[in-house]
Amino acid sequence: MSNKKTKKDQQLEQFRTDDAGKHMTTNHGVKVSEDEFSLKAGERGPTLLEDFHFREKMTHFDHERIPERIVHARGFSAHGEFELYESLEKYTKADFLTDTSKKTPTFVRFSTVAGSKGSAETVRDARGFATKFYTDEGNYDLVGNNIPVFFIQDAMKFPDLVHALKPEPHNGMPQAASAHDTFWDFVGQNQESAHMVMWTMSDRAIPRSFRMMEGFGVHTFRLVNKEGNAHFVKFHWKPVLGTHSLVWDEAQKINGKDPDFHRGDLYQSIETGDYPEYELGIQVIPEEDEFKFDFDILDPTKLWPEEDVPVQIVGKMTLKRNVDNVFAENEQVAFHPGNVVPGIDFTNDPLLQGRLFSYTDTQLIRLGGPNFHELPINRPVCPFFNNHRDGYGRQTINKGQVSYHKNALASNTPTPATEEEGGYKHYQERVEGYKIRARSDSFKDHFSQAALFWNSMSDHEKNHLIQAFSFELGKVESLEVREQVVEMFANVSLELAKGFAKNIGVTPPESGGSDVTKSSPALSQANTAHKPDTRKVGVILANGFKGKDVKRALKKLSSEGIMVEVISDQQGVVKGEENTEITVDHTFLTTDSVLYDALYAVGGCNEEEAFKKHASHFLNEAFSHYKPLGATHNAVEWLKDNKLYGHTGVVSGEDMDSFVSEFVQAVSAHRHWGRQMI
Ligand code: HDD
Repeated sequence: MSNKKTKKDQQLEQFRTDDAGKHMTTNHGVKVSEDEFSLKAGERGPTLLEDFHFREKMTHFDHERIPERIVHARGFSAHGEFELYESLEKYTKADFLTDTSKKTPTFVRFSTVAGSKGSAETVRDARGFATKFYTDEGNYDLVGNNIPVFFIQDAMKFPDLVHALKPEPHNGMPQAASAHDTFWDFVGQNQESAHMVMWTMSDRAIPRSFRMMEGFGVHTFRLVNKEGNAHFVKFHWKPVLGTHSLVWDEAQKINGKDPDFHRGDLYQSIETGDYPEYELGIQVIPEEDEFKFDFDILDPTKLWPEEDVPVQIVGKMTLKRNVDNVFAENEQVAFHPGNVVPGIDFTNDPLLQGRLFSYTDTQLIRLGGPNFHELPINRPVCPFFNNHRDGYGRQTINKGQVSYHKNALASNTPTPATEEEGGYKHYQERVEGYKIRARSDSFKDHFSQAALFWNSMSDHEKNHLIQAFSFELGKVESLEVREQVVEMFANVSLELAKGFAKNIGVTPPESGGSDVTKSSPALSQANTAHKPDTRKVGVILANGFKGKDVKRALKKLSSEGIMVEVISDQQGVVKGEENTEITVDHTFLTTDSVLYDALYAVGGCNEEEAFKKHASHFLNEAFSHYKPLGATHNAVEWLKDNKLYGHTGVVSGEDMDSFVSEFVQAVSAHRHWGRQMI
């Protein structure tokens, strides 16, 4: 990615303001002489209505909030750029997917689904992964999730799904959680949700980082080329760092220790220049193969197994700039799956069709009128002209007498463009049928792909699924709902249903299971990329540490791309032998083991008991979350005292070079699932 400002960045620059060093004025530009005291009739008298500065300040404050998004309220964004590896002209005429010399500015918003705007971030939930491509032919929005399928098949059910998922209306609980009666009642009564529920109960629903999760367009879209030929397509984002997750106990604790964990991680990595990267992948099915699969390719509860329809990697997006203002950018951005450009078109997926209505509708209430496209973050980088006029907050000053089509007074301009001139032409699909409210028979198999997902999991992932079902249903008060869910998932896997039934007070099912024996290795996170890059290692250090050794080890860890943070019992510096000093980043009070990917304990000489107690707590907790542990010098004894020594993923040693290389390998592995718990 070049360091040149993107077109979008240049456009936004016109709207950025910096108040630093300036005089304060009213919104109308009048300099203000006093900003602490309202204008009063006498020092102890009443405030006067003529105090225009007070009135303006208070009125603006009173109106600062806008409605939060009905779903995906809690989110965080960044600017990026997309580069294309190879032209896709075979499939599409979209200019940003055919011209490899172009770099397309993007804006991405990651989000949780269920929680309110201020909710914690490492909850069990799907994550939104919405990308706006500011192309030269207009904005293209890929409004996806980190899960490739959805709970329902028809948008008609979306309000029901969301009502069931959100806090229960009679008591407003629980916040940002699916572990309650109404959600699981919905699941039991709507068995099309089986496949996505498998994903939300899996590790995918507790990602380690926005930088370490996949993105999926979910629906089947169409790519249309210059000749007018179409292919079915599914879009994927593949994180270069691999797809990694937290463990559930850790995720819950992070919600308390650092409810901003995911946005902090994204923000910090961009600030430090570790730019998150995602490769764009496409799966393509020729039109003539539409009916060659044992599922309906228009059904949004189905994925296309990557082993059957390979993902072609076609480009890369790099996120390189944080937002300057969370409200102006993250809150005011308006995505819409209906924002397409020539060369990309829809299909008859009934979930997608309903989404095409919902998004504009929601922006109208959330952003207060029809001119939200003029907000800086939403403006396309290409000019736009039409006869839409007026409305709240209109910014454009449209000159001229004419605001209608057709006209003679302005020579019939603005003129619709022909296809050759770049006019969007809808794909001419032949459709025929009776008006009918129904579900196609081809959409009625709800369990085969849920079973495919189960079959594809590694042992530890299967175990996590059983634990997640046990937790979520363990919070459900209605026995009937719990029984219904056990019965439902017995259709997916008897091992799974039996595994959690006993934990939630339901008689384990005797019969059931699926005939599906196929698995898809691409679905398991065990097969993802493992790298040390950007992993956060907490280094526990005390006064009297072996100066040169430790400095060398930390330098080597950094050179492997690892981010180290020094933890001690007090802020300031820790002093080592040979007059070395290292600045403390955090104390045992201000951080926690759950905020690190791994710990490296060094100690010092003669630490106090309290220090050792804190260090032991950190090490034991990290161990219980399967994290890599490293220890040298004094801290090797701590491992022994805590019976952590010698376990898998626990590295110690005296030779610093071999210690560091072994520890880096352990860190790259992410977690050590083979560990015997003590
Ligand atoms: Fe949606 C927001 C993703 C189904 C209606 N959706 C929203 C966002 C994402 C998704 C990532 C947040 C955008 C942002 O960050 O501003 N939604 C999905 C995916 C779906 C899906 C991947 C299934 C494949 N959504 C869906 C349906 C409907 C909606 C079926 C309604 C018919 N979604 C909305 C919405 C939201 C929204 C109510 C809330 C805020 C917004 O649109 O801008 O209109």
